[in-house]
Amino acid sequence: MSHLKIIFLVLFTSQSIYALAAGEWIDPPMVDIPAGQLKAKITTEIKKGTAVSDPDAKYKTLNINAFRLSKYEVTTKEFGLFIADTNYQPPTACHQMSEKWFTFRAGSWDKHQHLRSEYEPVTCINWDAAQAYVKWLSKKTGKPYRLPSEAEWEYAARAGSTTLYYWGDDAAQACRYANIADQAAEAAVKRDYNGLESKDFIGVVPCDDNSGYASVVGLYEPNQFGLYDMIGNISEFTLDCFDLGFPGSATDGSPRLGGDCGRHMFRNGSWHGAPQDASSRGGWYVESVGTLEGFRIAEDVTSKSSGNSSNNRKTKATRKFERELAKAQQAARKKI
Ligand SMILES: [Ca+2]
Ligand SMILES: [Ca+2]
Repeated sequence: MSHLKIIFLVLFTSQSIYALAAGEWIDPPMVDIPAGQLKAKITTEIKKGTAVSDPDAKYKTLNINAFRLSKYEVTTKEFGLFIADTNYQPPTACHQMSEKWFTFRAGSWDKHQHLRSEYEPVTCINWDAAQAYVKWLSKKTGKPYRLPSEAEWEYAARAGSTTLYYWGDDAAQACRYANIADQAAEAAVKRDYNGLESKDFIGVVPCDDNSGYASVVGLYEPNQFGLYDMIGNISEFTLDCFDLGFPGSATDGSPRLGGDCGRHMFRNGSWHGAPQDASSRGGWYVESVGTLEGFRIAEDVTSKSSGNSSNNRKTKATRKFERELAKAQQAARKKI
């Protein structure tokens, strides 16, 4: 496809699918995360696959300050307001499934093979685009929004639990709590990609979450902090630069901003894999773009931050978003 055709495709889909209004933004629903200690699992390598209890695992205690984290992964709907309001040029191709596993081909934040609802998490973007979105939203709102650090993410994902998953140790219970590679994923791939078999998913769990690919955010049961999709759906970018080990020399929730910053860390797995424990992590080059990676938003607790968002005046777009997301969740749950 020629460069001009790709540009035309992006412009066309932006205008045809989304009713975008320049100047609007959506304040993400946020959860107050209390200060506390993270018993961080010490890792010296990037690990993927099914979470396995390791009695010899070593831990290090980090002191985490209070912060806020968005209840949901950032949706395509929210990201669309950023694109409408700026001249930001998001990626026009990304890694998408094919009969040859994943191939890098034309696709964008608003048009790729799996996207069926604007209330699904935004993917087919890269780390730079996630950063640009957060900085734009922070400027628009005056609120100290940012990506979370790895340590904050793990602390929020554990939500005080000491089990493999926040619901316990049984992976087979995952379908109540998370969109992961399950029987629905296996069926979808067999239906849509002749020749790909379930073994090509990273561990299919013997339950049915009724989502073959990414789902509308917030469909499954939240963790003890009230955060949704902290396991599965899409993997989530953090601020931290790449490092094989975690938490290294850290003693608190600060991000690692030095070293190999050509890659950044993401946390946890996606609809494409088995449920991962809160220490699961991976590295992704800043220019890499795929349909398994997205992000959620953190916010510093300062005199400028909003505190309990229910006490704050919400923008018209935010109120509309909350109503429409609730409807989208309701419609999607009927199918679960
Ligand atoms: Ca699934
Ligand atoms: Ca997730």
